[in-house]
Amino acid sequence: MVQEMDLLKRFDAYIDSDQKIEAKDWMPDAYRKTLIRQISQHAHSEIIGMLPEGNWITRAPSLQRKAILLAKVQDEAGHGLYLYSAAETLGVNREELLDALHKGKAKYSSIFNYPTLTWADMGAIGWLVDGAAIMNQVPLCKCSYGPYARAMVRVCKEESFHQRQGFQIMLNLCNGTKEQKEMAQDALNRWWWPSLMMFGPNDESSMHSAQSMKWKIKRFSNDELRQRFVDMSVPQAELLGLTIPDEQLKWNEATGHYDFGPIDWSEFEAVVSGNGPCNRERLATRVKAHENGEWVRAAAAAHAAKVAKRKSLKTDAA
Ligand code: BYC
Repeated sequence: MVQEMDLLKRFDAYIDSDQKIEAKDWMPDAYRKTLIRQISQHAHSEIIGMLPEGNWITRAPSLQRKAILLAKVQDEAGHGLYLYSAAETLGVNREELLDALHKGKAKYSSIFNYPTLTWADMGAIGWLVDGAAIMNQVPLCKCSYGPYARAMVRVCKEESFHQRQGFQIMLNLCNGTKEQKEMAQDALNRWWWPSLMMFGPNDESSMHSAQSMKWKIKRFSNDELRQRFVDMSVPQAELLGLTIPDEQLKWNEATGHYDFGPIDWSEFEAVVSGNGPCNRERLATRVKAHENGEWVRAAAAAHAAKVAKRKSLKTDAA
């Protein structure tokens, strides 16, 4: 019988040589747990992420904008489904994951606990929130766990369409009337800092980063990705003619990066622990949507059972 030490050696060799770990491969318990934690939080973020934008589908300013927003929100549902499926390959049950979300025991991204007050928020979310998601998620396409890495390839392609539609909304508003440009600036003011918080705590406080990077689940630290996001966003804001709400934001010739002001980590902690502006509302809406969807799940299960029965009758007859 292959001993645990040999299995661990083989696992480490796979990680070192950049080969993918697949669902049926042996893996250390802690690696499995870390993946379940990250992938399920990610899946929850996708489906909770539908809510702030879903609020604007009926209020989109034109039929074309409505169709685009509808497609985007549906994409987020699809991302949730790929990710729950990826989590299931690790031996967890989707109902259990959803139950933890609905009972307020599971985390999802802090960003979705902020309100969407104007149409410009649809632009700022696409530009900044999807932009931050891409920065964070493109490296996950190279994650050591095969099913997660493959799900992320498709997610990232769709996120880049989302980011461009958001930037285009911002561009149109910035080229519009004075009021429209003010609305775009106001949205940037409200979404900038929460977007920086999406990358998670500073490297010194990030309890999981070092191990996740050793396992090649994460390829870059929270601060590295946050810095890349700032560096990417500053010229985009300049192109829009908008001002990033940070007086300390300044190009640093020596480092070749933008320096930026301190993040309010007390706000981050409040939002992550359930006390952000919309935590309760988001959870209540999600639970209600789940309850309203009960008949769809029951119908799908009845249909699947019927198909399975028909197949087994055919096999018996053959
Ligand atoms: N919000 O040690 P750390 C999206 C938690 S984009 C809430 O650094 P890790 C979308 C963290 O989970 C958003 N919680 O952890 C975009 C951990 O808690 P636990 C989702 C956060 O895992 C557009 C603790 O703080 N994206 O879906 O190494 C439209 C310590 O943190 C946050 C992903 O999930 C936060 N902002 O790094 C629609 C991407 N930050 O588990 C949808 C995949 C940290 O110990 N996830 N925490 O209780 C990741 O890349 C990583 O999990 C993180 C955190 C960078 C988020």
